[in-house]
Amino acid sequence: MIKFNFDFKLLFKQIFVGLGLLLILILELNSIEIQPAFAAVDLSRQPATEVTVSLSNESGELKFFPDHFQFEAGKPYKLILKNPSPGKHYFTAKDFADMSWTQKVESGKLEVKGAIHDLELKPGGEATWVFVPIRTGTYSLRCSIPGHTEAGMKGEIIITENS
Ligand SMILES: [Cu+2]
Repeated sequence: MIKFNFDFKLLFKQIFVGLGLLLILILELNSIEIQPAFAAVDLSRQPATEVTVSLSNESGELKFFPDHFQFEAGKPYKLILKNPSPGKHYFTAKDFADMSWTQKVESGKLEVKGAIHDLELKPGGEATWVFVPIRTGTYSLRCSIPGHTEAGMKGEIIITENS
C-alpha cells in the first residue's frame, strides 16, 4: 500500500517534469522569427544622386530650371528644390510621385515621410526630396498655381530602366 503510494508520487513528478519541458519547447518555438528572404539591398543606405531644380528665378519667370529630368529606376535621388522668385510655386508631379518610393521630404527642421503629390515652395523656400523611382515612363511636371502651367511652368520627368 505504501509502495503503491510512492510509485504514484514518482509518476506524478515525472508527468510534471515532462509537461514543464513541453512548455519550454513551445515557448522556444514561438520565439523563432521568420526572416524575409528579400531586403538584400537597402536602398535607403545607398548614396543618393543630387539634382537641383529651381522653381522660377529671381526675375519671376514662369519656368522650371531645368524643366527636363531623367532618373533611373531603382536608384536613389536627392532632389533639391529652390524657389528664388518673389512668388509662391508648386512642384506638382503626381503620377511621377505615385511611381516612386519617397524616403523623405525635408524642409528646414521639418521632415515628412509618406506619399508626396506636390510640394509648395514659398518665396526663398527650399526643400529636399529623397526618393527612388520605380516604374519607367514619361511623367509631367507642372506648377499648379492657376495660370502658371499655361505660362510655361511645366516640364517632363522620364524614368528609364536601370542600367
Ligand atoms: Cu508657379
